[in-house]
Amino acid sequence: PAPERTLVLVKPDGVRRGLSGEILRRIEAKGYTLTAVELKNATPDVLAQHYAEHEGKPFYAPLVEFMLSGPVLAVVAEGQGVIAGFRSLAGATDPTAAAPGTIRGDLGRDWGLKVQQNLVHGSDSPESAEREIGLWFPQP
Ligand code: DAT
Ligand code: MG
Repeated sequence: PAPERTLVLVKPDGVRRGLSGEILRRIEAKGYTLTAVELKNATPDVLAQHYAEHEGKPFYAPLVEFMLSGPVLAVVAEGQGVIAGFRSLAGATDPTAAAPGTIRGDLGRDWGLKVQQNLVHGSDSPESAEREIGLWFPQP
């Protein structure tokens, strides 16, 4: 079978703070393989599809605005168990609550803004991963 893949995004806060290398380092140190890495500017269309499950929630509009505030680093990581494994590396959604040792727990905090600027996105299931990889790395 094809190796498991996940879509990771270093969000605009992570890119702005110069944490892209540190985040990629942690993914590689865990033993996953990076198969695509590209700095991209998100578009409203891609974000509407990427965050379709959150449409209508109170944080949706500020989330999309934040994701458009600067470039994101789009990454495909590969390896057995990488979908759950990266979410474990990332830690809880709220960086204040995220455990030390995780990306969000070690590097993130509450900046007093409505949207949690929590540094990274990671796909949450094989179906989401394939859908999101297709969205961020479209094949001609
Ligand atoms: P995750 O990114 O951990 O998979 P999610 O899919 O539930 O979390 O939400 C997507 C993003 O939306 C999340 O990374 C940050 C933002 N978000 C989620 N819940 C939020 C909330 N209650 N208030 C503000 N932003 C939130
Ligand atoms: Mg999610």
